[in-house]
Amino acid sequence: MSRVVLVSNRVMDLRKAAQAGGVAVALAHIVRTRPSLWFGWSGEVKPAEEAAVPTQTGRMVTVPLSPTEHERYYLGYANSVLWPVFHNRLDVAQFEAGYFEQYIEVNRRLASLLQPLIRAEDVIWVHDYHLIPLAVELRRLGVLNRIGFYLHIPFPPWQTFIALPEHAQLARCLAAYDLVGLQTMADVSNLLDYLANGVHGSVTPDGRIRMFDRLLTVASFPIGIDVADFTRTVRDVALVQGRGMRRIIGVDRLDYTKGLPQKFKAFGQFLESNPQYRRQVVLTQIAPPTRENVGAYADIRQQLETLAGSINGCFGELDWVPIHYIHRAAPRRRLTAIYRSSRIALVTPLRDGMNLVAKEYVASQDPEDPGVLILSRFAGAAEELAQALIVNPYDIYATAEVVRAALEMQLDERRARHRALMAVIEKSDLAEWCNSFLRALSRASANNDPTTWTQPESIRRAMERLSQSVHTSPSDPTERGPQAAPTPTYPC
Ligand code: ADQ
Repeated sequence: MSRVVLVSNRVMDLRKAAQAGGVAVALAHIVRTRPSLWFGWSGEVKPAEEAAVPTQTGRMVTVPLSPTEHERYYLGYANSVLWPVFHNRLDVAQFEAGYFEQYIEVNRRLASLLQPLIRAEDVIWVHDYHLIPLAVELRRLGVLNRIGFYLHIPFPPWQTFIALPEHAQLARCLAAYDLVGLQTMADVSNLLDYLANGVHGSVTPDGRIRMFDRLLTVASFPIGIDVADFTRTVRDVALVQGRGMRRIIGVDRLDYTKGLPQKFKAFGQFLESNPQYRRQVVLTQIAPPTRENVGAYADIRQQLETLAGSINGCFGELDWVPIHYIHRAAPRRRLTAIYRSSRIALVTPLRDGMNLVAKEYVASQDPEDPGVLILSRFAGAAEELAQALIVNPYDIYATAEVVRAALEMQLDERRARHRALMAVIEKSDLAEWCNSFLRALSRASANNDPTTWTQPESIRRAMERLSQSVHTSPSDPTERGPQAAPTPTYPC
């Protein structure tokens, strides 16, 4: 088995990674189960001289960032430009001079520190939007190994992507990879659409993309969870409230893409329209802070605190607070117990690459008495989890109605939906995600004989969609740009 060299923005101690969730859990799983090396940022910011030296601890090699790099590359281009643009939020993107140059510089520096560690037989797997130029920089240094790239966040509609002043340079960077993996077929379709319209890429008869004299394979690999981590969960007795009180759970980083204000408004609307459920339901929202140095993140915190205060003030009683809003991370073991103790999960991002919380919630349920997943149609997970109750998070009234339907769902239907959802989650788990990407990468090398290559199903379907697509105004509301959530009718 070849060694896998993983490159991601953050590298963490394996125990901490298991607690962190998301990308870190996935990569820690690979490091534990395969011959591997994990390379990336240590999370530290140090003076430039000290930031130049990598540290190796077992299979992990980490590099600090200098203050300028942290400001312009990490907080700047990665999180104030690429993150909002890829989530279709051009309105909050900050196109500042010098950010892109620093982004390229950091990728160049990381490539120069990584290159001496690469062996001829290694397979290199680069993760996420922070590191799109890494393969170009490695190729410049003579690295001929197979290199794959996986994007954990969505790929936006092509009209949004071309608003990036540097979109063509980024496309050139992508062309240096042998395989680009995305979460969903919709993302594949968006990327192919962009490559065709934005940089004149063409699809070859074997399904690969020819652009800038390179052949690139693009396919979807929906990320999954380690199911066994969640199925052993037990209810947290302290959280199972008496007298028929039912809990709705939300667990999201405090990010403007996660649709938290819309979720609170929908819950407020539910209480307004369904007085019979007052004092019987609580919404527990766990929302740990992230990227607090980026301006757009400070606003969302204030907005949520105001909304929670207003809804609690309007409907709350001395012995009942409708929204429990917790602004910090929960230990992972406790999180699974909270999932299992909750009758409903309200997972309503405005845009999300996948959303692992949706899968974690389902896997944590008691199959004999499972809860109900309410899932945004704009989470990548909605492509697979069709048996969830799918909502449009912009539609506050309809979401409120679905909350009522979920509370009233009979046991037989809850069990049937849970069985169907578990079948999907077990089939496309974390191991399958990793194995299928690495299998595809081993087939996708640019030197591979195209006659032996089979076109992935995801690319065939995306191409069909592309040939049918007419570039008129899209029906997906997020593709029309962000809209203000309608004002709900509750009187606060
Ligand atoms: P995220 O945007 O971080 O990940 P998500 O997929 O939901 O979103 O993963 C979050 C992880 O963090 C989950 O494993 C969850 O359990 C954990 N977590 C969240 N809040 C927590 C809390 N309060 N306490 C403890 N743990 C918490 C990015 C993309 C997603 C994509 C993942 C993986 O934005 O779309 O699904 O990468 O590819």
